[in-house]
Amino acid sequence: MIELYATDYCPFCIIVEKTLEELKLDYNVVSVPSPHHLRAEVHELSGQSLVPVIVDGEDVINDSRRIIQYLKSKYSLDN
Ligand SMILES: N[C@@H](CCC(=O)N[C@@H](CS)C(=O)NCC(=O)O)C(=O)O
Repeated sequence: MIELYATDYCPFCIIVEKTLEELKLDYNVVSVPSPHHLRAEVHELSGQSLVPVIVDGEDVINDSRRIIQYLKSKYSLDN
């Protein structure tokens, strides 16, 4: 299952979540603290502390545009 690291009220996270829904993918949201200095787990996973970040098996991707590109190219039937 895909893990989505996100915070509340994060517009970039909402866009990624919308894409996961559109593609009908199973995912789990991991809520992380808003202050980015408290996001050790995110930093450990992705080498930076901004969200959204997704973990899909071995793949760890940050940045909403890169995430959406990844999801669409891997899971969209349109490709
Ligand atoms: N270019 C990034 C921007 C991500 C971003 O700015 N995320 C915000 C939350 S919406 C964040 O993590 N901010 C933490 C901070 O700046 O301390 C993307 O599109 O994913």
